Formats: sequence, C-alpha cells, structure tokens
Amino acid sequence: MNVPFEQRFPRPSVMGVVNVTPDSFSDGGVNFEPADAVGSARRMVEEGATIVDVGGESTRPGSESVSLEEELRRVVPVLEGLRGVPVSIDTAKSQVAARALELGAELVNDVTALRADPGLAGVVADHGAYLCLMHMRGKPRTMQQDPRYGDVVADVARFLDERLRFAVSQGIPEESICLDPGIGFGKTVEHNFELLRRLDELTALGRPILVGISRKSSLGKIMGDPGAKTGTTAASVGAAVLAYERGASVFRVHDVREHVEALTAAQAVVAG
Ligand code: HH2
Repeated sequence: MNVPFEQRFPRPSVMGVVNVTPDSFSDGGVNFEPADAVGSARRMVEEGATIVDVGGESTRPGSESVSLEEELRRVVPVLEGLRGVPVSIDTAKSQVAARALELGAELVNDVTALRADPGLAGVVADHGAYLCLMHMRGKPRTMQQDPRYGDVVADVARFLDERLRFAVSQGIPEESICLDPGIGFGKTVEHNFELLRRLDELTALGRPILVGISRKSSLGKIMGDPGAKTGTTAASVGAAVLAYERGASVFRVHDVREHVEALTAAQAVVAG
C-alpha cells in the first residue's frame, strides 16, 4: 500500500513534462530521441521535479492517436533509461501503462479519466499505482470545435467526482488519486481561466488537484495573439503561482527550474 497521494506529492509538487513525440504543441521533437528524453528527465529531477511525466502520444488539439506499437516503441527505451527516477506515464492505454509500471513508473496519468481503455483501471489497481483523472470534453481531434458548458466549473466538478467514484469502484484507493480540470481540453480561454479562478470548487471534491497550464495557448492568446499556439514560461509561472494560492497541489510543467523557484517563493508567502 502506497502512502497517500498528498504525502507522496506535497503541495506544491512539480511534475516535469517529457514528451517523446515528434508533434507535441510546445516541445515536439525536442525529446524524440530516447537519449535526449532521458537527459531532459534527469535534469528536471535535479532542478526539483518530484516526478517526470513521460508520454508517447500528443493530445494537442487536432492530433490523431498513435498505435499501441508506436507508443511502446517511443516510451519503453526512455523508461528503461530512467530506472530509479520517479516516473509518471502519460497514457490512456492499459498495455503501455502495464509496461511502464513494470519498468518502475509509480503514477498513471490518463487524460481520458479511465474512459478509453476498459483494462486500465485494473492495471492501476493491480500495481497499486497512483492515478491522475483528467477532464476532457470530446476527443483531441475535435475538442476545440466550439466547446460549450452550462457552468464549466460545475460541469467539470461533476465529471471528476463521477470518475473518482468509478475509479474507487474498480479497486483503486481514493487516497491514490488526484484530479485535474484539463486546461485546454475542450475549453475556451475563458473556460480555462474560470476553472483556475474557481479552483476551490474542485479542491472541495476532497482530492489533490493537478494543473497543467504550462505553455498552453490560452496564455499566448491573452497576450493579444488570437492565433497563438503556445504561451511563454513567464505567463505559465504566473498562472501556476495563482493556482497554487487557490489550492492546486501538483503542477505539470515544461520549465521545471522556473516553476520550482516561483512556487517555493509562493509557499514562503502563503505558508510562512
Ligand atoms: N496536458 C497535456 C498532456 N497531458 N495531462 C494532464 N494530467 N494534465 C494536462 O493538462 C495535460 C496532460 C498537453 O500538454 P503537452 O504534453 O505539453 O502537449 P502534447 O499533448 O501536445 O504532447
């Protein structure tokens, strides 16, 4: 039995992003070679990341899914090179998650919140892994086509609560689970910032909240470029600090050192 999520990942914890993909929205190709990915991940841990999130499939708006064989081909050499390093696997596929957990990963980050692969919940439960359940409206290929909600925060909260109950019903201990509003996954700029502004309504669900806004296009769009595909590091850090103040626990980021420094300062202000 693991220690509870909040003990393993105390507020604030930083999760470094390692995309082993040719096409991720902000760092596609940078870590496509296993040696580059392993080097980046190790540097992130030296810079203060609590864990690194290794993913072999881009979920950016408009992206197509990759095959099981291709996803394994991308991530397995990286996971082999990261033995002894704290790793999360960013996948919706049970076979990728199982291989990663065998190779030492401790957390499964599923952007579909256990809706894509009926075998994934069992794999997480059997391995006693930590789990991140994320909200997404629709699928990456079409999710940014006119997203609408009644009340985005209430809708996301209801969804996450339902997925949390489902995960627990599948034998995954509630103490092992964190929740994520899924910034940019079927949401407008306004939706994304409203979710962060009213984050207290998500922390009220009783589980730690993970936020991934790092470099996302909403941060570029509010700078006046409606066609922005990415945001800057400074904008990412600013949003992360305020999300921390509103109760977020884990920050999924590309620029680890900057976030660790800013969140350490924020913690000194907030917690003394
Ligand atoms: N965002 C991305 C991917 N995985 N997982 C969680 N839990 N939360 C997120 O916000 C999140 C995520 C998208 O960012 P990135 O991995 O940098 O891009 P891409 O999907 O293009 O690889």
